[in-house]
Amino acid sequence: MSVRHLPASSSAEEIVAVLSADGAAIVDNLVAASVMDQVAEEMHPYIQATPGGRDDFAGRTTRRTGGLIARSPTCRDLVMNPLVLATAKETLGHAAAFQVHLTQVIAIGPGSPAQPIHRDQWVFDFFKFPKGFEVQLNTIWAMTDFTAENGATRVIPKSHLFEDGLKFEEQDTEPATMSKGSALFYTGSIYHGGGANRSNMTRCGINLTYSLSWLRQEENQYLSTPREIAATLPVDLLRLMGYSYGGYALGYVDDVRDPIKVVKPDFVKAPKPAKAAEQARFRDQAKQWRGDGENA
Ligand SMILES: O=C(O)CCC(=O)C(=O)O
Ligand SMILES: [Fe+2]
Repeated sequence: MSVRHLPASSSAEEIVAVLSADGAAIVDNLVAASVMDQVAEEMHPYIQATPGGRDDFAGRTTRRTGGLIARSPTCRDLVMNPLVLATAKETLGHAAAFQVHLTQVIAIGPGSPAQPIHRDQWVFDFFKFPKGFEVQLNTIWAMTDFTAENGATRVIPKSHLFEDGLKFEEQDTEPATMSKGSALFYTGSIYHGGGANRSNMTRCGINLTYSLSWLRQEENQYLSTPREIAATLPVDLLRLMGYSYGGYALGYVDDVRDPIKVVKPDFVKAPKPAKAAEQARFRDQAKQWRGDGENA
């Protein structure tokens, strides 16, 4: 079966329904093609200066250019795309929070061989997460059209339900063909890989991925975006980058300070009616932390 396409007017629930069934879904024309051109323009010098990958997995004729939050103001909006965030919340909502995992333009040069088929969550030291326990929600935005010929991402629909550690070949996969401005959504558990580029053009995708906040980020957000740029970014984006608590106490600074206050010393938390369920969850977590309740 091929990767299912959904219109940009879809709700997060509709996307999640396809993700739950197939592990991947394409949202057509999620942004205008001109937005992709804008990213291309902002990223051009950095892409040109990026060398090919260091091994066959990274792709020796594939350029991976990161730091998109620092380098491309347009990518900041893509990272914060409301439909993506709502989908991530649904997919990763079983944890206290989720975060930006990596930001990367992937430019697969003409003649590049296919990337080995893999699960992105293997980056976590090949830990075998329980089936159905998603730790990543990924997007790859088509910065150029994605065609079967130019190296569209290859996906095995429904393989998020397969056993771990399997090996696949190109013929087992389907191309995620999509037009510029569309986005492929896929879980960390889906088997996939960058396609072979048999065309004479470079295939460019913008890989923006999100992970549970208690996992290490693939791209170090604190060093990829210089502090002086971070200080200019909106709080919501900073929170998503990891300047936040990734659970009851994960990620505090020195004397249990909120990391956002380090980047933005003048930041004052807006008074917000706390949600009862969230408060109860934190109380339970705090109890567990202190060891209360064990003798109760
Ligand atoms: O470039 C692509 O289409 C996918 C790349 C990929 O899956 C990866 O680098 O993990
Ligand atoms: Fe991947």
